[in-house]
Amino acid sequence: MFDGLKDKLSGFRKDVEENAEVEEPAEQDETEAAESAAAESAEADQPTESEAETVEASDAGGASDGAAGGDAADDADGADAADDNEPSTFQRAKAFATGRIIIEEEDLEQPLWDLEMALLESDVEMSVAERILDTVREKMLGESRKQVETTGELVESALHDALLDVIAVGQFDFEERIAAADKPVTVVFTGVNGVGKTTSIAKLSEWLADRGYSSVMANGDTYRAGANEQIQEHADRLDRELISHDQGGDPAAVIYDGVEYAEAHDIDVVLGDTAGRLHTSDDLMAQLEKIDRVVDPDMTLFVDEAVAGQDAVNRAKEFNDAAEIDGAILTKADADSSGGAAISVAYVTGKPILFLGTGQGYDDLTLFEPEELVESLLGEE
Ligand SMILES: Nc1nc2c(ncn2[C@@H]2O[C@H](COP(=O)(O)OP(=O)(O)O)[C@@H](O)[C@H]2O)c(=O)[nH]1
Ligand SMILES: [Mg+2]
Repeated sequence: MFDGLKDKLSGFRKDVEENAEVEEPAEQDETEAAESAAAESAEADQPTESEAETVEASDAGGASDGAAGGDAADDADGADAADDNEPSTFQRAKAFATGRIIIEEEDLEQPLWDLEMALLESDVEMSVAERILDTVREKMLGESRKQVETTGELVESALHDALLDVIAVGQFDFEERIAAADKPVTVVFTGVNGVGKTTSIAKLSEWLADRGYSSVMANGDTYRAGANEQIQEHADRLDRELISHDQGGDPAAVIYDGVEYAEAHDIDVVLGDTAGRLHTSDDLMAQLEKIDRVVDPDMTLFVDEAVAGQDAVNRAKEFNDAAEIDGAILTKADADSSGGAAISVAYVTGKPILFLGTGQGYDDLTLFEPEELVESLLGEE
Protein backbone atom coordinates (compact mmCIF):
# COMPACT_ATOMS: atom_id res chain seq x y z
CA MET A 1 0.00 0.00 0.00
CA PHE A 2 1.32 3.42 -1.07
CA ASP A 3 4.79 2.01 -1.76
CA GLY A 4 5.50 4.39 -4.64
CA LEU A 5 4.92 7.42 -2.45
CA LYS A 6 6.97 5.91 0.34
CA ASP A 7 9.96 5.58 -1.98
CA LYS A 8 9.62 9.16 -3.12
CA LEU A 9 9.53 10.50 0.42
CA SER A 10 12.65 8.61 1.32
CA GLY A 11 14.28 10.01 -1.83
CA PHE A 12 13.69 13.50 -0.45
CA ARG A 13 15.32 12.56 2.83
CA LYS A 14 18.42 11.31 1.02
CA ASP A 15 18.59 14.43 -1.14
CA VAL A 16 18.58 16.75 1.83
CA GLU A 17 21.04 14.64 3.75
CA GLU A 18 23.50 14.89 0.88
CA ASN A 19 23.09 18.63 0.49
CA ALA A 20 23.05 19.48 4.18
CA GLU A 21 26.45 17.92 4.89
CA VAL A 22 28.17 20.76 3.06
CA GLU A 23 26.55 23.32 5.29
CA GLU A 24 27.18 21.98 8.75
CA PRO A 25 28.38 24.75 11.09
CA ALA A 26 31.70 22.95 11.57
CA GLU A 27 32.57 23.52 7.93
CA GLN A 28 31.55 27.14 8.07
CA ASP A 29 33.62 27.78 11.19
CA GLU A 30 36.59 26.20 9.54
CA THR A 31 36.28 28.38 6.48
CA GLU A 32 35.92 31.48 8.60
CA ALA A 33 38.96 30.52 10.66
CA ALA A 34 41.02 29.94 7.55
CA GLU A 35 39.90 33.23 6.08
CA SER A 36 40.75 35.31 9.13
CA ALA A 37 44.07 33.52 9.48
CA ALA A 38 44.80 34.27 5.86
CA ALA A 39 44.02 37.94 6.43
CA GLU A 40 46.39 38.07 9.39
CA SER A 41 49.22 36.50 7.43
CA ALA A 42 48.72 38.94 4.57
CA GLU A 43 49.26 41.77 7.04
CA ALA A 44 52.38 40.10 8.45
CA ASP A 45 53.86 40.04 4.92
CA GLN A 46 56.54 37.40 5.60
CA PRO A 47 55.05 34.35 7.39
CA THR A 48 56.79 33.10 10.53
CA GLU A 49 57.07 29.38 10.11
CA SER A 50 57.05 28.39 13.76
CA GLU A 51 53.34 28.72 14.50
CA ALA A 52 50.70 26.22 13.47
CA GLU A 53 48.36 29.11 12.74
CA THR A 54 50.76 30.40 10.10
CA VAL A 55 51.07 27.02 8.51
CA GLU A 56 47.34 26.95 8.06
CA ALA A 57 47.34 30.50 6.78
CA SER A 58 49.95 29.93 4.09
CA ASP A 59 48.12 26.79 3.17
CA ALA A 60 44.90 28.71 2.63
CA GLY A 61 46.72 31.46 0.75
CA GLY A 62 48.42 28.95 -1.51
CA ALA A 63 45.12 27.35 -2.36
CA SER A 64 43.49 30.62 -3.34
CA ASP A 65 46.06 32.50 -5.41
CA GLY A 66 49.50 31.02 -4.88
CA ALA A 67 50.78 34.32 -3.42
CA ALA A 68 52.36 32.63 -0.39
CA GLY A 69 54.64 30.67 -2.76
CA GLY A 70 58.31 29.86 -2.14
CA ASP A 71 59.92 28.22 0.88
CA ALA A 72 57.06 28.86 3.25
CA ALA A 73 54.69 26.90 1.04
CA ASP A 74 57.08 23.97 0.82
CA ASP A 75 57.41 23.80 4.57
CA ALA A 76 53.69 24.14 5.05
CA ASP A 77 53.03 21.16 2.81
CA GLY A 78 54.89 18.91 5.20
CA ALA A 79 52.62 19.82 8.12
CA ASP A 80 49.54 19.98 5.98
CA ALA A 81 47.70 16.73 6.65
CA ALA A 82 47.76 16.82 10.44
CA ASP A 83 47.15 20.53 11.00
CA ASP A 84 44.45 20.86 8.40
CA ASN A 85 42.25 18.06 9.65
CA GLU A 86 42.34 18.46 13.40
CA PRO A 87 40.26 21.58 14.04
CA SER A 88 37.70 20.55 11.47
CA THR A 89 37.07 17.14 13.01
CA PHE A 90 36.91 18.64 16.46
CA GLN A 91 34.49 21.35 15.46
CA ARG A 92 32.29 18.97 13.56
CA ALA A 93 32.03 16.75 16.62
CA LYS A 94 31.06 19.80 18.64
CA ALA A 95 28.37 20.71 16.15
CA PHE A 96 26.86 17.26 16.35
CA ALA A 97 27.05 17.29 20.13
CA THR A 98 24.97 20.46 20.28
CA GLY A 99 22.60 19.03 17.69
CA ARG A 100 22.76 22.05 15.45
CA ILE A 101 22.30 21.36 11.82
CA ILE A 102 22.29 24.30 9.52
CA ILE A 103 20.29 23.95 6.37
CA GLU A 104 20.33 26.92 4.06
CA GLU A 105 17.36 27.80 1.93
CA GLU A 106 19.30 27.28 -1.29
CA ASP A 107 20.25 23.75 -0.24
CA LEU A 108 16.58 22.91 0.05
CA GLU A 109 15.56 24.38 -3.25
CA GLN A 110 16.40 21.43 -5.47
CA PRO A 111 15.22 18.71 -3.04
CA LEU A 112 11.97 20.62 -2.48
CA TRP A 113 11.42 20.97 -6.19
CA ASP A 114 12.03 17.24 -6.60
CA LEU A 115 9.67 16.55 -3.72
CA GLU A 116 6.95 18.64 -5.33
CA MET A 117 7.35 16.77 -8.60
CA ALA A 118 7.26 13.45 -6.75
CA LEU A 119 4.08 14.41 -4.90
CA LEU A 120 2.36 15.55 -8.08
CA GLU A 121 3.43 12.36 -9.85
CA SER A 122 1.87 10.47 -6.96
CA ASP A 123 -1.43 12.21 -7.70
CA VAL A 124 -1.27 14.49 -4.69
CA GLU A 125 -3.50 17.46 -5.43
CA MET A 126 -1.64 20.68 -6.27
CA SER A 127 -2.81 22.76 -3.31
CA VAL A 128 -2.02 19.86 -0.99
CA ALA A 129 1.50 19.47 -2.41
CA GLU A 130 2.08 23.19 -1.96
CA ARG A 131 0.88 23.09 1.60
CA ILE A 132 3.20 20.16 2.34
CA LEU A 133 6.17 22.03 0.84
CA ASP A 134 5.37 25.17 2.82
CA THR A 135 5.28 23.22 6.06
CA VAL A 136 8.49 21.32 5.30
CA ARG A 137 10.29 24.53 4.38
CA GLU A 138 9.07 26.30 7.48
CA LYS A 139 9.96 23.42 9.81
CA MET A 140 13.42 22.99 8.36
CA LEU A 141 14.44 26.62 8.14
CA GLY A 142 12.40 28.18 10.90
CA GLU A 143 13.62 29.52 14.21
CA SER A 144 11.64 26.92 16.11
CA ARG A 145 13.83 24.17 14.72
CA LYS A 146 13.98 21.31 17.16
CA GLN A 147 17.19 19.96 18.57
CA VAL A 148 17.84 16.87 16.53
CA GLU A 149 20.78 14.57 16.12
CA THR A 150 20.93 14.07 12.40
CA THR A 151 19.78 15.72 9.21
CA GLY A 152 17.71 12.60 8.48
CA GLU A 153 15.82 13.14 11.71
CA LEU A 154 15.19 16.76 10.92
CA VAL A 155 13.78 15.84 7.50
CA GLU A 156 11.68 13.08 8.97
CA SER A 157 10.18 15.28 11.63
CA ALA A 158 9.41 18.03 9.07
CA LEU A 159 7.80 15.54 6.68
CA HIS A 160 5.88 13.94 9.52
CA ASP A 161 4.36 17.25 10.59
CA ALA A 162 3.69 18.36 7.01
CA LEU A 163 1.90 15.14 6.06
CA LEU A 164 -0.11 14.93 9.26
CA ASP A 165 -1.19 18.54 8.81
CA VAL A 166 -2.97 17.72 5.54
CA ILE A 167 -4.04 14.13 6.24
CA ALA A 168 -5.65 14.67 9.63
CA VAL A 169 -7.97 17.50 8.60
CA GLY A 170 -11.37 17.15 10.28
CA GLN A 171 -10.66 13.76 11.89
CA PHE A 172 -13.23 12.48 14.34
CA ASP A 173 -13.82 9.19 16.07
CA PHE A 174 -16.39 7.35 13.97
CA GLU A 175 -17.29 4.79 16.61
CA GLU A 176 -17.74 7.50 19.22
CA ARG A 177 -20.03 9.39 16.86
CA ILE A 178 -22.14 6.27 16.33
CA ALA A 179 -22.21 5.56 20.05
CA ALA A 180 -23.29 9.09 20.93
CA ALA A 181 -25.99 9.54 18.27
CA ASP A 182 -29.70 8.87 18.80
CA LYS A 183 -30.65 5.52 17.30
CA PRO A 184 -31.20 4.61 14.63
CA VAL A 185 -28.24 6.36 13.05
CA THR A 186 -28.78 6.79 9.32
CA VAL A 187 -25.70 6.67 7.12
CA VAL A 188 -26.02 7.31 3.39
CA PHE A 189 -23.29 6.35 0.93
CA THR A 190 -22.56 8.40 -2.17
CA GLY A 191 -20.04 8.13 -4.98
CA VAL A 192 -19.83 7.04 -8.60
CA ASN A 193 -20.50 3.59 -9.93
CA GLY A 194 -18.09 0.72 -9.35
CA VAL A 195 -15.94 2.31 -6.65
CA GLY A 196 -17.07 -0.05 -3.90
CA LYS A 197 -20.07 1.56 -2.18
CA THR A 198 -22.12 -1.62 -1.86
CA THR A 199 -19.12 -3.66 -0.77
CA SER A 200 -18.23 -0.99 1.80
CA ILE A 201 -21.76 -1.09 3.20
CA ALA A 202 -21.46 -4.83 3.72
CA LYS A 203 -18.02 -4.37 5.30
CA LEU A 204 -19.22 -1.57 7.55
CA SER A 205 -22.19 -3.64 8.64
CA GLU A 206 -19.71 -6.29 9.74
CA TRP A 207 -17.42 -3.71 11.37
CA LEU A 208 -20.37 -2.41 13.39
CA ALA A 209 -21.48 -5.92 14.35
CA ASP A 210 -17.97 -6.60 15.67
CA ARG A 211 -18.48 -3.61 17.98
CA GLY A 212 -21.94 -4.59 19.12
CA TYR A 213 -24.06 -2.44 16.78
CA SER A 214 -26.89 -3.92 14.75
CA SER A 215 -27.59 -2.60 11.27
CA VAL A 216 -30.05 -2.86 8.40
CA MET A 217 -29.22 -2.22 4.75
CA ALA A 218 -31.49 -0.15 2.52
CA ASN A 219 -30.93 -0.27 -1.20
CA GLY A 220 -31.34 3.23 -2.54
CA ASP A 221 -29.72 2.09 -5.78
CA THR A 222 -32.99 1.66 -7.60
CA TYR A 223 -31.34 2.68 -10.85
CA ARG A 224 -29.00 -0.13 -11.80
CA ALA A 225 -30.31 -3.51 -12.94
CA GLY A 226 -29.12 -6.26 -10.63
CA ALA A 227 -28.41 -3.88 -7.75
CA ASN A 228 -31.02 -5.49 -5.49
CA GLU A 229 -29.68 -8.97 -6.15
CA GLN A 230 -26.11 -7.89 -5.50
CA ILE A 231 -26.74 -6.30 -2.13
CA GLN A 232 -29.19 -9.08 -1.20
CA GLU A 233 -26.34 -11.53 -1.59
CA HIS A 234 -24.25 -9.58 0.92
CA ALA A 235 -27.22 -9.30 3.30
CA ASP A 236 -27.85 -13.05 3.10
CA ARG A 237 -24.22 -13.91 3.70
CA LEU A 238 -24.02 -11.60 6.69
CA ASP A 239 -27.51 -12.45 7.89
CA ARG A 240 -28.68 -8.84 7.80
CA GLU A 241 -32.06 -7.47 6.85
CA LEU A 242 -32.28 -5.67 3.51
CA ILE A 243 -34.97 -3.17 2.62
CA SER A 244 -35.45 -2.77 -1.11
CA HIS A 245 -37.99 -1.58 -3.65
CA ASP A 246 -38.40 -2.49 -7.27
CA GLN A 247 -35.96 -1.12 -9.79
CA GLY A 248 -36.96 2.42 -10.80
CA GLY A 249 -38.43 3.23 -7.38
CA ASP A 250 -37.73 6.30 -5.29
CA PRO A 251 -34.40 5.97 -3.42
CA ALA A 252 -35.50 8.37 -0.68
CA ALA A 253 -38.56 6.18 -0.03
CA VAL A 254 -36.42 3.03 0.31
CA ILE A 255 -34.08 4.60 2.83
CA TYR A 256 -37.03 6.08 4.67
CA ASP A 257 -38.49 2.55 4.93
CA GLY A 258 -35.13 1.41 6.23
CA VAL A 259 -35.31 3.98 9.01
CA GLU A 260 -38.85 2.91 9.91
CA TYR A 261 -37.76 -0.72 9.98
CA ALA A 262 -34.85 0.13 12.27
CA GLU A 263 -37.10 2.08 14.60
CA ALA A 264 -39.60 -0.77 14.79
CA HIS A 265 -36.92 -3.42 15.37
CA ASP A 266 -34.55 -1.52 17.59
CA ILE A 267 -31.73 -1.56 15.06
CA ASP A 268 -28.81 0.82 15.70
CA VAL A 269 -27.71 1.82 12.21
CA VAL A 270 -29.33 2.17 8.78
CA LEU A 271 -26.87 1.79 5.90
CA GLY A 272 -28.37 3.44 2.83
CA ASP A 273 -26.91 2.60 -0.56
CA THR A 274 -27.37 4.94 -3.52
CA ALA A 275 -26.97 4.64 -7.27
CA GLY A 276 -23.60 5.57 -8.62
CA ARG A 277 -23.96 7.75 -11.61
CA LEU A 278 -21.98 10.55 -13.02
CA HIS A 279 -21.43 13.15 -10.35
CA THR A 280 -22.31 15.71 -12.98
CA SER A 281 -25.75 14.17 -13.34
CA ASP A 282 -28.39 16.64 -12.18
CA ASP A 283 -30.77 13.78 -11.72
CA LEU A 284 -28.55 12.02 -9.21
CA MET A 285 -27.83 15.21 -7.35
CA ALA A 286 -31.57 15.89 -7.17
CA GLN A 287 -32.02 12.39 -5.74
CA LEU A 288 -29.38 12.97 -3.11
CA GLU A 289 -30.98 16.25 -2.24
CA LYS A 290 -34.35 14.54 -1.84
CA ILE A 291 -32.80 11.88 0.41
CA ASP A 292 -31.36 14.70 2.50
CA ARG A 293 -34.80 16.28 2.79
CA VAL A 294 -36.89 13.15 3.35
CA VAL A 295 -34.54 11.07 5.45
CA ASP A 296 -32.25 13.73 6.91
CA PRO A 297 -29.35 11.29 7.33
CA ASP A 298 -27.07 11.58 10.34
CA MET A 299 -24.06 11.03 8.14
CA THR A 300 -23.25 11.04 4.46
CA LEU A 301 -20.16 9.11 3.52
CA PHE A 302 -18.49 9.59 0.17
CA VAL A 303 -16.92 6.45 -1.27
CA ASP A 304 -14.24 6.40 -3.92
CA GLU A 305 -11.31 4.26 -4.88
CA ALA A 306 -7.79 5.21 -3.85
CA VAL A 307 -6.51 3.97 -7.19
CA ALA A 308 -8.47 6.72 -8.96
CA GLY A 309 -5.99 9.24 -7.53
CA GLN A 310 -6.66 12.77 -8.71
CA ASP A 311 -10.07 11.79 -10.13
CA ALA A 312 -11.17 10.58 -6.71
CA VAL A 313 -10.02 13.87 -5.19
CA ASN A 314 -11.98 15.89 -7.75
CA ARG A 315 -15.10 13.80 -7.27
CA ALA A 316 -14.87 14.13 -3.50
CA LYS A 317 -14.86 17.88 -3.93
CA GLU A 318 -17.80 17.86 -6.33
CA PHE A 319 -19.92 15.47 -4.27
CA ASN A 320 -19.21 17.47 -1.14
CA ASP A 321 -20.33 20.62 -2.91
CA ALA A 322 -23.53 18.97 -4.14
CA ALA A 323 -24.55 16.98 -1.06
CA GLU A 324 -22.34 17.78 1.89
CA ILE A 325 -20.39 14.78 3.13
CA ASP A 326 -19.27 14.01 6.67
CA GLY A 327 -16.37 11.83 5.70
CA ALA A 328 -14.94 9.51 3.07
CA ILE A 329 -14.13 5.85 2.56
CA LEU A 330 -11.26 5.14 0.21
CA THR A 331 -11.50 1.67 -1.26
CA LYS A 332 -8.96 -0.45 -3.10
CA ALA A 333 -6.11 1.01 -1.05
CA ASP A 334 -4.65 -2.50 -1.31
CA ALA A 335 -4.07 -1.87 -5.01
CA ASP A 336 -2.85 1.73 -4.72
CA SER A 337 0.82 2.63 -4.68
CA SER A 338 0.51 6.36 -5.30
CA GLY A 339 -1.23 7.36 -2.07
CA GLY A 340 -2.21 10.72 -3.61
CA ALA A 341 -5.93 10.41 -2.87
CA ALA A 342 -5.31 9.28 0.70
CA ILE A 343 -3.18 12.34 1.27
CA SER A 344 -5.38 14.85 -0.54
CA VAL A 345 -9.05 14.09 0.09
CA ALA A 346 -9.32 15.45 3.63
CA TYR A 347 -7.44 18.67 2.92
CA VAL A 348 -9.38 19.36 -0.26
CA THR A 349 -12.85 18.66 1.17
CA GLY A 350 -12.25 19.58 4.79
CA LYS A 351 -13.83 16.21 5.65
CA PRO A 352 -11.83 13.29 6.99
CA ILE A 353 -11.15 9.91 5.48
CA LEU A 354 -12.73 7.52 7.96
CA PHE A 355 -11.97 4.10 6.51
CA LEU A 356 -9.73 2.43 3.98
CA GLY A 357 -10.95 -0.54 1.98
CA THR A 358 -8.06 -2.95 1.77
CA GLY A 359 -9.43 -5.94 -0.10
CA GLN A 360 -12.57 -7.75 -1.17
CA GLY A 361 -13.30 -9.62 2.07
CA TYR A 362 -15.77 -8.37 4.68
CA ASP A 363 -12.95 -7.83 7.13
CA ASP A 364 -10.96 -5.71 4.72
CA LEU A 365 -12.06 -2.40 6.17
CA THR A 366 -9.55 -0.48 8.25
CA LEU A 367 -10.24 2.52 10.41
CA PHE A 368 -8.22 5.37 8.94
CA GLU A 369 -5.57 6.54 11.39
CA PRO A 370 -3.62 9.56 10.05
CA GLU A 371 -0.73 9.10 12.46
CA GLU A 372 -0.39 5.46 11.51
CA LEU A 373 -0.43 6.27 7.82
CA VAL A 374 2.24 8.94 8.21
CA GLU A 375 4.44 6.60 10.18
CA SER A 376 4.09 3.89 7.61
CA LEU A 377 4.86 6.34 4.78
CA LEU A 378 8.04 7.43 6.56
CA GLY A 379 8.92 3.97 7.82
CA GLU A 380 12.10 2.19 6.91
CA GLU A 381 10.69 -1.13 5.75
N1 LIG B 1 -9.29 -4.88 -4.12
C1 LIG B 1 -10.39 -4.28 -3.65
N2 LIG B 1 -11.56 -4.39 -4.34
C2 LIG B 1 -12.66 -3.79 -3.83
C3 LIG B 1 -12.61 -3.05 -2.64
N3 LIG B 1 -13.84 -2.55 -2.41
C4 LIG B 1 -14.62 -2.96 -3.43
N4 LIG B 1 -13.92 -3.72 -4.31
C5 LIG B 1 -14.41 -4.33 -5.55
O1 LIG B 1 -14.86 -3.32 -6.43
C6 LIG B 1 -15.92 -3.80 -7.24
C7 LIG B 1 -17.08 -2.82 -7.24
O2 LIG B 1 -17.66 -2.78 -5.95
P1 LIG B 1 -19.16 -2.37 -5.66
O3 LIG B 1 -19.34 -2.43 -4.19
O4 LIG B 1 -20.11 -3.14 -6.49
O5 LIG B 1 -19.15 -0.83 -6.15
P2 LIG B 1 -20.37 0.19 -6.25
O6 LIG B 1 -20.80 0.20 -7.66
O7 LIG B 1 -19.82 1.51 -5.84
O8 LIG B 1 -21.44 -0.28 -5.32
C8 LIG B 1 -16.27 -5.17 -6.68
O9 LIG B 1 -15.70 -6.16 -7.51
C9 LIG B 1 -15.62 -5.18 -5.31
O10 LIG B 1 -15.27 -6.48 -4.90
C10 LIG B 1 -11.34 -2.94 -1.94
O11 LIG B 1 -11.19 -2.30 -0.89
N5 LIG B 1 -10.28 -3.59 -2.49
MG1 LIG C 1 -23.46 -0.61 -5.69
